[in-house]
Amino acid sequence: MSDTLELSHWINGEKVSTDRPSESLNPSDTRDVVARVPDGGDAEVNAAVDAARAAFGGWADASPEVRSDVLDKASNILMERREEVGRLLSREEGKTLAEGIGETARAARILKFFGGEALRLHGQNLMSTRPGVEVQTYRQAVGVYGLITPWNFPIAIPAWKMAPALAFGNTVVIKPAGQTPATAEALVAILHEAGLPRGVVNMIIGRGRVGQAIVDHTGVDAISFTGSQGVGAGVALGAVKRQARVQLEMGGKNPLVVMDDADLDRAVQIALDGSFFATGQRCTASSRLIVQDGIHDKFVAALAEKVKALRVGDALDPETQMGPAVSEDQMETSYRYIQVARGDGGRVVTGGDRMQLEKPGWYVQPTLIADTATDMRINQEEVFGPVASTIRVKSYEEALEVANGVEFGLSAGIVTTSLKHARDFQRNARAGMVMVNLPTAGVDYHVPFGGSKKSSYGPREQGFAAVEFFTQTKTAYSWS
Ligand code: UN1
Repeated sequence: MSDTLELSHWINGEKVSTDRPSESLNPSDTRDVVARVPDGGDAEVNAAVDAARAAFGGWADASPEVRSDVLDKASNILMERREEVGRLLSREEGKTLAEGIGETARAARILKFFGGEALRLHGQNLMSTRPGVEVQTYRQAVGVYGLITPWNFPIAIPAWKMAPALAFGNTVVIKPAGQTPATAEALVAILHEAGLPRGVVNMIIGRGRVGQAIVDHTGVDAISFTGSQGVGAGVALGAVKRQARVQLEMGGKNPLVVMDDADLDRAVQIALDGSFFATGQRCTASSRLIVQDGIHDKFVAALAEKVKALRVGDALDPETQMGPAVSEDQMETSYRYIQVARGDGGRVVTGGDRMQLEKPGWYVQPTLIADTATDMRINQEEVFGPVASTIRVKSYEEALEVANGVEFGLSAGIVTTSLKHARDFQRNARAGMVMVNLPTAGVDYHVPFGGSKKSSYGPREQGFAAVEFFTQTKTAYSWS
């Protein structure tokens, strides 16, 4: 067991000492207190917004080289410390050490990418329709960004929201998820170590009311949120009411279609990764496996064998292949949905029972449920755990219809050797991201990320697309 950290809010470049009424526990071993955690409220949010507003002018007007250098330096520090920060991440969130270190390295690369983007901010020069008049477009910083981030990617998502905000000259008030504040604080501390001026990033730790206070604050110009659909809808309403910009990334119920002509081993590996890695706690997870008749029984049997063999255990044990759920709540949600699926006629092929390991933790048996129908709750609602269901279909056309038959549309995948079906799926799957012979989860950081239907709202995140949400365009006309 390791030390317990004492976390603080960060306001105007300083750690603010405060009461720490709650604890963040290690989900792999709940006897281990990862951190003692403050619980912010209106006063802290107000102070953070004031600091961010005061810092805005100087940061937005600084040379892009200044912003680029801070991001680049933070990237280098984080990459150097990826083992240490990745270990903290895995200890706090429960994903395996390899996943925790991998995510930390990904966050470092995101900072590096946006360090470059800071220097590439550009506009257009056009001829006016009126002779002698010139038209130019500029992209300018917007102001203070309120960022509300989830626990399942406790460093990558704060990085991919903060980095573009900072690269393009905005300032930030961030509220990290209540379950994973220590990892977020590590990133905020590194940004300051890299030379970030005071007040440019402020972080308030706490519960939902901190998020609400950020959403409602008239000093916050834009909100970027990743989390559940229910909370997201409220965030959007609050933001629109006072005309703040808003961007939401929410759930998924992502389909993975497996066609008769697929390579069986490959299909099984893709499903295993998509459904169970990171304990299935990814909004891009493959939770619906839509399998064609001819390969169905072989696929279910082969996948069940792999799922059963997954070594579930302490996230920090290098032998572990799947860590615990992040919290008791998430663990209970998985078990509840397994019950619901059973009640609706689903057949649990492997998993499904409570798990008792030596250490007290929030472990869930990786679970595969076959013989489910598309309208069952298990195929319509997001579980956010290591639970996947299979749906048998006769044809490609039926597979596509089932794939599109949910209110979410984040990511969709197909495993096939048919170019015709792969291309048709790319065009007609109603999702923001489409994967051919790849898991639905696990995305690059330099390209757009986002979904359709109820999965996302507002401009895309990440990569070169981030400039849309994190800047505003000014159109300048001149005549001389
Ligand atoms: C990925 O699949 O690599 O919360 C990223 C989530 C997504 C990120 C997924 N916003 O799971």
